[in-house]
Amino acid sequence: MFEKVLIANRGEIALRIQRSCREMGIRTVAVHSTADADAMYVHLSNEAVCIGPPAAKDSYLNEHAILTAAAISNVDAIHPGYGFLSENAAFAAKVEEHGFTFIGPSPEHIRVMGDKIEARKIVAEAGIPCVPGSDGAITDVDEAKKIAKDIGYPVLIKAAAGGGGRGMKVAHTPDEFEESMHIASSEALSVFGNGEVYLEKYLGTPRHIEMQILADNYGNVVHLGERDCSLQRRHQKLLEEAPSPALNAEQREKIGLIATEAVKKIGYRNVGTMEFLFEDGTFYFIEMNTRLQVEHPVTEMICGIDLVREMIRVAAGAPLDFTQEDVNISGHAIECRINAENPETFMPCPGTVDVYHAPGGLGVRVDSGLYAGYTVPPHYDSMIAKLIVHGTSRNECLMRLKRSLREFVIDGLETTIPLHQRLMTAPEFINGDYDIHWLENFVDGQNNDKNKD
Ligand code: MV4
Repeated sequence: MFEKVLIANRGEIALRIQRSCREMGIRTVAVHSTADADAMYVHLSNEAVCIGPPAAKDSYLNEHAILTAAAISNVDAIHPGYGFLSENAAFAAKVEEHGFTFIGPSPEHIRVMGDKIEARKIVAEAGIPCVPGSDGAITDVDEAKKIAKDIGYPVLIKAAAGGGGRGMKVAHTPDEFEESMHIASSEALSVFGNGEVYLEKYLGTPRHIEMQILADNYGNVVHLGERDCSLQRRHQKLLEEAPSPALNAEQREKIGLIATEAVKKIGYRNVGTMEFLFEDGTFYFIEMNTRLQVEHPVTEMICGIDLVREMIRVAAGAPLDFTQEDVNISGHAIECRINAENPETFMPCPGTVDVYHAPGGLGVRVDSGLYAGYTVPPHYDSMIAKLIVHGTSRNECLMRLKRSLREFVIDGLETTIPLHQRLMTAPEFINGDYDIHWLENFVDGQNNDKNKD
């Protein structure tokens, strides 16, 4: 097993990874920018190295600074967390070239899944159902229009390098097609430096359901059930739950089998998430994430498995010590992402926390580096805490979440806690009856109601 691990991230996820390391007897090296010198994950780490000024490109994205920190602190492995360098195949390769273990999938799997066209192709060959679409990139407008006609309108033009909804455009009719293709391709080129686009049938009212996968280096693959991540606003997830209220036992078993078999065929290792759109009882693969995700705790809460521990173990070459039959999904879990933002305008509002009180009690987990006196820096993502609640049933989970939100005190800055509290009263949410567009309308409706007064 590793003796020392460098955690190439910040905030709550750096702390989350550190917690598993400590329970495994592994020493940790935190890296931080000058803006994060007082962060809780830096205070609690065995060692800490300052890697640069506040701007992420000069610190958390600075490959040279991170590799140098790894070398001088003599670590065995690097955990990338999420965001930053976590899905950068070239960085993963460099980590290995320098003699460290990258705690994640192989650089080649990261590269393939980062190209949405290649990802579609490889998973389709492994038996995963994909959204009907073009076989590869579309280049010629007239040829692409023929494919669009065969698929049937509306169609969605997507960037091969896509992510976060950028470089994506719907064409409702053949008349719109050429302009939509042009818009998607130019946005993709300017945002990702790659204008390659492909076609998919546009699904109007799907849910977003993702499968958590865990694989070792010896072909053992398990899935840890699904997460429902349909509650998003502008491609930012607000709340995730597991299991999905939309699936029945038969659908759940089927997608689990399909996903694990495909992951075996691809030869993927470590953790990964297969993202699906789910509409009218059918699953359609859209993307695969080759990292630990923000919402991994909801899976941990229903499975009782420490995902970070498992990813460290398999990266160190240990075989999985449990099988699919040993995985017992029990109860229901929900995660609320709490951001330092105005709950109506979503404008980030960093500042200093003056009173802090986290909720507690049975089934309540808070993943956060906040403390009274801490100043949230303005340079990074505005997520400051994750409240994760588990209950034996969805209803128990909802009641526990409501009371936990009420207990949570973060004074000194605006947070999205009031938005989560309003969400708890919406009948559609209470009934689990929502698709990927529902939250956007809910938020707009709330703001419009306000403007009427
Ligand atoms: C789609 C889709 C409808 N049809 N693909 C958005 C970001 C990217 N990860 C995939 N996305 C979508 N792909 C087809 N063929 C609708 C979306 C989408 C979406 C997906 C998941 C969660 C929220 C969303 C919000 C808007 C659009």
